[in-house]
Amino acid sequence: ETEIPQDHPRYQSLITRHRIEEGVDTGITSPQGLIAEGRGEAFDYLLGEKTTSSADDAARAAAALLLHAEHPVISVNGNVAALVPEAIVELAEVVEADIEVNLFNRTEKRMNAIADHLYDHGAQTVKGLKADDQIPGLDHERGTVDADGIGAADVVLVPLEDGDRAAALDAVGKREIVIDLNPLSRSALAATVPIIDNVIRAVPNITEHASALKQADNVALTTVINRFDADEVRERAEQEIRRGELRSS
Ligand code: PTJ
Repeated sequence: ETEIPQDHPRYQSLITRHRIEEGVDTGITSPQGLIAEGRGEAFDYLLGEKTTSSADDAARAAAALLLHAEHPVISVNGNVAALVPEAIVELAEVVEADIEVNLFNRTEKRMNAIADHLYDHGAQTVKGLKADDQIPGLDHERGTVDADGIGAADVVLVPLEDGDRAAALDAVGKREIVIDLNPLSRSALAATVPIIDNVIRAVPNITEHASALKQADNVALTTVINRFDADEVRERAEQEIRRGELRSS
């Protein structure tokens, strides 16, 4: 395990790095995941490594969308599996979503390693290994999904995603929730609900909102969803970064 002192000013960020490194060592995370993590960290620094009010609003809308969905699916890649396996399993339970492994750099070995890792963290079923359906507009590996998973989903949570897949899911009428620290990323721009936050904070935050909304009826959920304005949230996230208030606090 790690020997990072808990009072270190950048404790959380160092823990995160350690998890990603370990993910690469155990064959869960791709080496490119290290680069993605570095990009994410730069934006997280600008956000003050905190969940902003706009990200919290987006997390609540995401919870409503997942609870309202007929068939919600949480897509998991090598970074997400390394960073938040328990939190993904917990969210899937609360909103009754499928978990599906879906990789940018797909290899059978990594697909299996990630599925095993999720089972080790309590997942009941992990989809993605049947690979019997294809999302149009993507090259073969990245478009490969399970017919009864992402293929049949109406809402997909795609944390930390590349822009192409977010746009391709959008094109086939699936609503997507994207978690990405970069408010200008193509995936954040393509999302129905963009959450500009670290997956480490965002996933448990969606679960908390979902637990609070669990008793809400469909009318109440639809109100939360319809009131949500993705453009406004992206704009607020950018302002929060520019003002730098969070950084100095
Ligand atoms: O495991 P695979 O093969 O599916 O590959 C996964 C990665 C992430 C390597 C792949 O999808 C990729 O290369 O993604 P990109 O194009 O680097 O995009 C990653 C995005 O996620 C960037 O916009 C980062 O700012 C953002 N990001 C990185 N770490 C985090 C994050 N967003 C939220 N939380 C993070 N911890």
